[in-house]
Amino acid sequence: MNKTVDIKTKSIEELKKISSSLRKKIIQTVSTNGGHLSSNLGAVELIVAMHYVFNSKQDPFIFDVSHQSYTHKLLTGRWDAFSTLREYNGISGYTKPSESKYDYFIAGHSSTSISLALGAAKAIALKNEQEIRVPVVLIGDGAMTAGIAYEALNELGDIKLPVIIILNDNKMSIAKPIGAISKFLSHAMAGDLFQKIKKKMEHFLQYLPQSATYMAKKFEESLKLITPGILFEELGIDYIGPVDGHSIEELIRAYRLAKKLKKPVIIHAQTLKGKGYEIAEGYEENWHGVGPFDIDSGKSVKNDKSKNSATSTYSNALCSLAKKYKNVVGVTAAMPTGTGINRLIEKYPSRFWDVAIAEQHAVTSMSAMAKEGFKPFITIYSTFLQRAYDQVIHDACIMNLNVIFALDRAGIVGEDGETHQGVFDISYLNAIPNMTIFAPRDDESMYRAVEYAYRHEGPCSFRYPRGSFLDCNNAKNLPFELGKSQLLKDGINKTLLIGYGNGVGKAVKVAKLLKKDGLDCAILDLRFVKPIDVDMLKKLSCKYRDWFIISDSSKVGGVGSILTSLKNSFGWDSVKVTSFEYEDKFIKHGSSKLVEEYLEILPEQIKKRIIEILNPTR
Ligand SMILES: Cc1ncc(C[n+]2csc(CCOP(=O)(O)OP(=O)(O)O)c2C)c(N)n1
Repeated sequence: MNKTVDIKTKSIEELKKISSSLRKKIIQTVSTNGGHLSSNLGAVELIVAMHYVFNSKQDPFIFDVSHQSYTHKLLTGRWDAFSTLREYNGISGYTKPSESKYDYFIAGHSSTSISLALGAAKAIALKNEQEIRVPVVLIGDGAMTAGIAYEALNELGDIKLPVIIILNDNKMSIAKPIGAISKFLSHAMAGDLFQKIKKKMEHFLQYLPQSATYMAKKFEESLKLITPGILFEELGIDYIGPVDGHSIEELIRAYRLAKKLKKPVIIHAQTLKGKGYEIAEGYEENWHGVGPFDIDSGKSVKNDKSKNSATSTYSNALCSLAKKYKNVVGVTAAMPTGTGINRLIEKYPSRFWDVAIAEQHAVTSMSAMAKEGFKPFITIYSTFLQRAYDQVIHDACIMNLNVIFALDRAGIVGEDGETHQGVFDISYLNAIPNMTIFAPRDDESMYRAVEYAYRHEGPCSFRYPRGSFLDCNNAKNLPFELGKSQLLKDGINKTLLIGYGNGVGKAVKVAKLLKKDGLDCAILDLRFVKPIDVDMLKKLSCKYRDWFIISDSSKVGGVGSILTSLKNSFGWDSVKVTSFEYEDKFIKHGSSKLVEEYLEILPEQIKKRIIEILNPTR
């Protein structure tokens, strides 16, 4: 079944069989490779029916986040290759046009789908292709919490181009859905009954004389008030539903009707997250993104859990701080467990919030809390803060407020790939006046970083990796002091390794390897990139000639470039800076180790390069 499956010729019974073999394949693959399990199991029929009614060869199929697109991948020629899901050089966990012509757009960050569809619809109209093409969106109720979705709906309802939006309402984001929209959707008000009443009344009203049209209108309006469609209908988008998102027949009917309307239509489909794998059914969070697991027991077969993750250390540190100081508050944007903020929400429900997939709102609302004298910790993945860049500048930094950005998943994140790598934060934050930027190197320094962030005046940010910190050999930790680095070790040779954040542990490793080769180098934990420790670096420039930068960040605007411009502006001409940060390319998915190997930044590879640079003739 590797070829694109032509399901258009199949009967309903056959479609049901195909759906169950898709589920089996998804469970099997995710149980060995890890991935997004429950979202995919919940979306099988939605996608099978999409392929049945629409034409994936020409209709743009736009999957929001696209973490739920496994069924689409399996139906479009990737059945055999699916065993390489999320592996290095294997099938991506998200849609990716370079992987298949059936993938219309890249996705990974949420809530872009309706906007993309509207752009595609405009292009289709300009190209006069409306008779043969229509954009079809699959978006979850969680993704409907982000502003960009409403920006797109706002224009769509006005411009009224044909776009079909399938709203996958499983009453879950990764965690519990947050906010008024999700409550609104779940108020389906016994949807079936309403659909029946609506149909009967409409039928009855059509036989009334012309004079009764006023009454008919009133009836329709009042009915809208009690159906979940009101929000969309009032925005100018036709609403169909709610429909059973696991009933192929119902879905086909709804999709066909939507296609016929040639207008913007939203189909509200209700599904069960995890459908078909009983252990996962209906569970929020646990089964959203998983590592390898045993299918029978549902137990994780993950390797070493003995080491603390940087996230859990951060969460512990923030718990201690919140206990001590009542003005410590904070948010997560729909990632309570991923960021460890779930524990704070449980302990201090009036001071910590999940604001849903709303990074911009997270930053702006916390800026106002800072203005009121609170110390907000915005705990967010490095990659997702990108979405709130303007808010960081406009609301936190111009106002010079005490807003703290704790950036989780900084560096390579592994299997999620391009859209999720946390590589740009140093570059994009360093450009902002008033922002202070620093990083802990290990668990102990995380406590000190959190405590420092509380004391700091003005906006500040610190970053830490996915998983656990690399070992720093228990190097003594000092309290953080604004703009101060820490020299961990002097060296006999003229070589200095400058580590930043998790790069310090790597520098320690590289230093050990170099020592075996007879090279004794110094190690500096830079701690701050903004402001940078000019005094220390000046001193070191007299003693050490070859500086090697080790940091999990982009070379462009990263630590190496900051140090190079410092060296140039101070005229430290004898110093040569080499950076082992990431090249100016998007970094693909795969296990972090394989990805780092490809980037030639594993400790062994860095050691080799350093030796080559120092002894070019060797
Ligand atoms: C901008 C952004 N913030 C956070 C995330 C992390 N994230 C991925 S999927 C998801 C939940 C999406 O929920 P929903 O749209 O309902 O899809 P479901 O998995 O429930 O089918 C979140 C928060 C993201 N991908 N993008």
